[in-house]
Formats: sequence, structure tokens, C-alpha cells
Amino acid sequence: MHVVATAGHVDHGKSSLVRALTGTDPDRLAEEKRRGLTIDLGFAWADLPGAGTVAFVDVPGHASFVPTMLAGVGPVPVAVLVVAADGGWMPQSAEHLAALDALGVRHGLLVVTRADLADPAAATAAARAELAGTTLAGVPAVACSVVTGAGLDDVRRALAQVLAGVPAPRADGPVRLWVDRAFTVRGAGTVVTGTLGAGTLRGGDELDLVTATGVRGARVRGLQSLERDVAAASGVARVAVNLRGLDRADVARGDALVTPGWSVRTDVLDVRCRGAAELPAQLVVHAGSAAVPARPRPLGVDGGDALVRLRLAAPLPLVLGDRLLLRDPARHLVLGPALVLDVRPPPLRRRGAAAARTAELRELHGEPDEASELRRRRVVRGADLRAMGVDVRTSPVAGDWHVAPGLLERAGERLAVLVAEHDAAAPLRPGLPLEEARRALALPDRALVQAAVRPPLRVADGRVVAGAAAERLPPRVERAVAAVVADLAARPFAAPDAERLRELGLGRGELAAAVRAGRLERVADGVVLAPGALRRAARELAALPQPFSASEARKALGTSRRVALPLLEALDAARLTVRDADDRRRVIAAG
Ligand SMILES: Nc1nc2c(ncn2[C@@H]2O[C@H](COP(=O)(O)OP(=O)(O)OP(=O)(O)O)[C@@H](O)[C@H]2O)c(=O)[nH]1
Ligand SMILES: [Mg+2]
Repeated sequence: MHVVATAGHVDHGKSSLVRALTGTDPDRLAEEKRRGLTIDLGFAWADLPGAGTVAFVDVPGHASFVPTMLAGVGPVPVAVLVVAADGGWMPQSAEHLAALDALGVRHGLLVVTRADLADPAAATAAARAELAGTTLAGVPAVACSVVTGAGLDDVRRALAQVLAGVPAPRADGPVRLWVDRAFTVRGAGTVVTGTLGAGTLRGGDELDLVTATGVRGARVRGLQSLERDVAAASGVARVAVNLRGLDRADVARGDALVTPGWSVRTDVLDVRCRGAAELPAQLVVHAGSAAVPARPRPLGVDGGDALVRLRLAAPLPLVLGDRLLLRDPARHLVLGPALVLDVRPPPLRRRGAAAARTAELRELHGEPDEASELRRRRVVRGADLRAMGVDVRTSPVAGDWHVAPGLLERAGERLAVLVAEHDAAAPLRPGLPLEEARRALALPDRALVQAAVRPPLRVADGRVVAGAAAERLPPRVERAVAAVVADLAARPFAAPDAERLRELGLGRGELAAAVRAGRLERVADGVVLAPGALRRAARELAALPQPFSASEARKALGTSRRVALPLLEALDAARLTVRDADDRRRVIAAG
């Protein structure tokens, strides 16, 4: 199927031409028939010789309805520009052509109609001159009259020829269907229609309905194309989608049905405005069937292009490389195309940020490129890249994170310095906590810190430690610990008391460090023994008649109640002993 939009000044014969070609009057509203004027988009189709099925989106020509016209042509790749032989080139001929040019429509036909009323030569020549220098320069021109039928075969022939040169879009790519109509069908519920530009829609598909107010899931209950039920439809096609669980009030023209995870719903974006001169303070952005007021902030220029940050009054689902149309409705002026360079631009807070950003944007031309995005964004989720429309080919370095080349290597080098600094400042607690490292390296996820760790650094207990540093104690602590161990040689369960620990300079931090380094064994707060003391205690207690009381244990181990009670509890906790109901214990696993 091909989809073709009409364009041209009011009353120049667009709808009449569509009716002549398809046999269907695209003006379906009573008001349109009464006033002889197209008000809303009209749809009609037919099989044309040599062209297959051609669906027309017929647009209104009246100056008041240009936004409607743009909603209709937005997603359509081919246009028939209609000029009346007796009317000649008129304001909306120009405005519509400027719109097609801005939208990048390269395939089309100039039809000079009402040729029974005037010699078409002058209008044809004038129109050709206007087309020169636009995307439609040099398209075939045909004169006809729908009243006499003269030239209609030439129109069909020329159209078939143009359509033969229109490349087929990707059928396997993502979908973004801009809604141009929404209505209720009795018994079926809410139906939306639109021109599917690319990709494939299928019954049962789960899509995101993106509106000005939010995103919601929507399931395709039924699909029609040109009023026939179809299981699937691939772009380019006119489609009507019956959506499950959706009220008519939930959806309107300008909303979009998109493949989940593709496109970024954004209200701030950076664009390259081709050949745009002065931009007004307020303008309207047209994307697909959507029209949203926006405030431009010029950032800089690149040759004849303006680099501009746009703030939209309502978010739109956009990807890198999207081509938007900027318009000043007050002056009936199409300002030109805007190529989307960034859908998640960084804030411009610091002085000079706009200039720096301009330099970055000068490198961008609206072709999504993974390497370039990674270079600029440093760290980004694969899902976010895909949402921006980037074809992601590299593998994530951690989780779904992709990083700029060399970033992890540099982070790893910096990490070695940070850990060394940390250990020098806190020798009792060597190892930089992952979270601190994450903040110091300005990374969004601890998993990335972990990915940056290179030997001899390693991760242990949530810290980045420098090789053996975690087991090393400062010399002063080393000496004190040796003294404790020496004290314990004769009476292994006579833990040093508070005074002895103070005398040796072993405070909480020192004891914790010694325990972490495996140089002492912790029994309770302030109660430490030599390594292996717990197992040794279990062995000695196993020699007692079972079960035994706490005081029997204390005597056997040659220690005080201060140590014996927490020691027994520690043995219970280590499942070396078990405590019976009468508070006696048995050894169940002698070390
Ligand atoms: N004599 C003659 N009249 C024509 C021809 N084509 C269209 N008309 C008449 O021109 C008038 C406008 O035609 P439409 O087809 O409604 O024009 P339009 O471009 O669709 O107008 P809008 O949709 O309102 O912009 C109607 O009265 C048509 O009957 C033609 O080839 N010859
Ligand atoms: Mg019309």
C-alpha cells in the first residue's frame, strides 16, 4: 500500500481530485458537504493501475486549518500538491509547500487542476518555479480537469511512476503510530487511526500510548487497514487500531502508540534548525500528528543552522534524528525543519554552558550513533540508548550500563589512588567503601565501581581494598596485639581486662581492626581472645561430663564469669555447643 497526502490552497480542487481518482468523496462531514470545504482530514483509497492500493489523506486548504493539514501530512512520505489552473500560486500553496519541504517529503506530484477553467501553463510554470529549491524540486507536473476527465489518466500514470520510486520502510523496526483520529465503535470500543510510517502492527501487540498527560499500556484488540480486518499491517499503511481497555476520552489526535521502550517522552530537546533565521519567542512544534507550543532558546549557530534548545508545553515521544516542523502560527510561517539532536540534553546551569553545548551540538547531525552518545554521556543504560533510537551494539560493562571507551580504565586508576589515600587516613579500617568510591568517581551505580576494580585492588565486604592491606595492621597495633596474644599463651581464656587493653592502647577501633585482620577473636564487646580460641574452648569442654553447667565450664577453662558467660553464648551461636532447658550445655561439635 502507498499513502499519499494532498496539499494546496483552499478550493483548488484537492478533494475533487481524490474523489476522481478513488470514487470516494473524502469530505465526509455534513458541514464539509454543505460548505464545499474540507474541514477535517479525509480518507479514500483505490487500486490504481500500476501502483497497487493507494490511500489518500486529503487535507484542508483553508488557512485556518493548517494545523489539521500538518497532522495529516506529518507521517506521510508522498504528496500531491494541487494548484488550480485558474487560481495560480496562492498563500497556502506556499505554506503547504514550505511544510512539505520542512518535513523532508521528497516524493510527489504537482497537479494543476481545473484545467477546463483556464490554461494550466501559467499556473504550472509558477508552481514549478516555487518548487525549485525545495525537497520537491523537479517532481512531475500534470494538468487535469475532474469535470471533463482530461488529464486524469496522466495523473494516474505519473503517480504510479512516482510511487514506484518510493523506498519501502523497515517492516521490522519499532512502531510509532501518530493518532489522527479517535472514535468509538459500538461493540468494539475505542479505535484510533493513523498512518503507520514503518514497522509492523499485529493483533495482540502491547504498545505504549503516549499522551500529553502520561504513558499507559495499550493492547491491540483488533486491527483494520482500509476497513478490512487484518492480522498485521506494515508501514506505510493506513491503519485503524481497536485498543483494549481504553476510553475514548483517554486518547486524541497527536497522541502516539509506540513500541514499548522505544522513544523518549520528553519536553526538552536540542535541535538543529536548518536554515532557520530569527526564531520567535513562541512557536509550535509539529511532530507526526502532534502540535505542541514551544519556547526556543538559541544556543549558537553552525553555518546556516541554528542550534536551539526547545522547551515544549507538553512532552512528545521522540528519538534522535526525528525531523520536526517549526511553525509560527501568528505569521502563517513555516520556520523550517528541526532535526532532533538530543532528547535528554544536559541542563545548562553554569556560565558558559551554552557555548560548550553548542560546540558539542555542532558535531551532531541527527544520525543516532552509539559511539558518539557514549562519548558524550560517559555512562548510560542500554535501555535508555535504545529509547533514544540508538542501535546498541556494544555489551554492557555492568548490569545494563554502557560506558565511554577508556572510562573504566581511568576510573580504575583513580580508584587505586583513592584507596591508597583512604588507607593512609584510616589505617585501622583499610578499604574504601563502594558507595564512597561511587560518589568520588561520579558513577551512577556501585556495580560500575566494581567493574572498574583491577588487581591488585579487589572488592571485599563492600569495600575496595588494596591487596593485602586489609590484613595488615599499623605497627603500633601490631605490637599491642602481640602482647595480648603473649598474655593469653599461658591462660588462653583469661581475656585481657579493660585496664590492660587501655594500657596497650587497644580501643574499639584497634580491636575491630585486629579482629577483621584475623589477629584476635572477638567473644563480646571488649572481650577478645587469640585466634582459634572458640574451637579450642569447645575441645576442652568436650572432655567434661555432658551436660555441664556454666560454672563447671568456667573452672575447666580457667577463666572468670566476665569471659565465660559471653564465651558460652558465642559457642552456642557458632553451633559448637547447645544449651538445654536447665541451662546446662553439651558440646555438639568439638573444634
Ligand atoms: N470546473 C472545475 N471545477 C473543479 C475542478 N476541480 C474541482 N472543482 C471545483 O472546485 C471547487 C473546490 O473543489 P474542492 O475539491 O472542494 O477543493 P479543495 O482543494 O478540496 O478545497 P479545500 O479542501 O477546502 O481546501 C468545487 O466546487 C469543485 O467542484 C475541475 O477540474 N474543474
Ligand atoms: Mg478539500
